[in-house]
Amino acid sequence: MLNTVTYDDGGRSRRVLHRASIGEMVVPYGDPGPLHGWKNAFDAGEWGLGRLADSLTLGCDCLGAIHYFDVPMADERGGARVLERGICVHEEDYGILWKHVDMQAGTTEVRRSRRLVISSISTVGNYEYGFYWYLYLDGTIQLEVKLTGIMSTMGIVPGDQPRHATVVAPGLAAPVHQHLFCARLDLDVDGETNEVYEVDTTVLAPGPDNPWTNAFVAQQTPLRSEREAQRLVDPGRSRSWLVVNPHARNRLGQPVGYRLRPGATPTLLAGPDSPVGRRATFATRNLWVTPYDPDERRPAGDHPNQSQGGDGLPRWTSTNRSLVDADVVLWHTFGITHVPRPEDWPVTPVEYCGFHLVPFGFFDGNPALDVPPSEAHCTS
Ligand SMILES: [Cu+2]
Repeated sequence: MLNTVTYDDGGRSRRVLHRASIGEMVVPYGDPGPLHGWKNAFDAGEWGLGRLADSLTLGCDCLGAIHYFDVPMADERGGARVLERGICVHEEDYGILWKHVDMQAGTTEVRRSRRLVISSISTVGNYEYGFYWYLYLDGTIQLEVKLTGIMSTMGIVPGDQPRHATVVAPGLAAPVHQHLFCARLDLDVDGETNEVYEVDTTVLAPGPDNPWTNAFVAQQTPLRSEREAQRLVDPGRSRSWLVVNPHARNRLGQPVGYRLRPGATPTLLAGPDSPVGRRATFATRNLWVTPYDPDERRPAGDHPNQSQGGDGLPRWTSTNRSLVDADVVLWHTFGITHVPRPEDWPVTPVEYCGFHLVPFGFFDGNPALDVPPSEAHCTS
């Protein structure tokens, strides 16, 4: 979880988000057989991602100059315990931040990107999930989830080729499945009152305004109610979702904003009437937006496995509340559809998914101009 991210902008503290967390995650399997057809682990609401966080080890989980946080946490019986070194914070180099070679002047300027990494790793049964929040010098915030561990498998008759699974070892197959996360993003872009727009690059029709048929625009569509704000990704249109504060302007008079830039992500493949489809309805959309309510924290409800379905986001949004001039909360479903490979056995190399939050007019220009050169000869 990230709590209260602010930027010190020339001495003025400007908030970006109030709180960001993983509200839920679910792992539905695509094999209808008796071993896997019923499986749909809710790894947050059923198992407890935070409760299952590992104690991290210097030189193994994190490298370099590390600060660890011990984490006090509640157990299931109302007691308390302390997880030692549950969260790791460190800085790391991330390649170039910006560069330009001035061909006329013969000068070069290069600055290195550094990011602050805040990470924890949870072991949920057979799988490991690493959660890495990155804070960059240009104002970008990223969540990267690293998936590894041991796949759930089934024994098969040697020589069989199962339809819903990959043979990963002699007599052993791993079924297709999904890992779908839902991030709860309570953005406060320069204040609590925000608005959300869907931004698509849209091709214009040929005509007098488009004589060479090259024209396209970044089209902004306001999402004014909960029903309007149930959306899917669209990489062909570079779709993103822009959260602006209509009451705060940059030096160009534009409302200050941050955009949610999704990655290449699926939605839930199980049907809407399946047991998991009824309980994990949040995963049928990549975006939901709600007005802030402190009691709305779990997008599949507080008890996803015991519910008959319909709890969480589908119930909260059924009254179609207004999102105009509201303290908005974005719910972003992302993840991977895992078609197992032989290389994923016996332990799966890390696979990645996640999203970015990127400033869009939040600053008056490139906020990373004041980054000093890492070495004297990186600046002319
Ligand atoms: Cu998997």
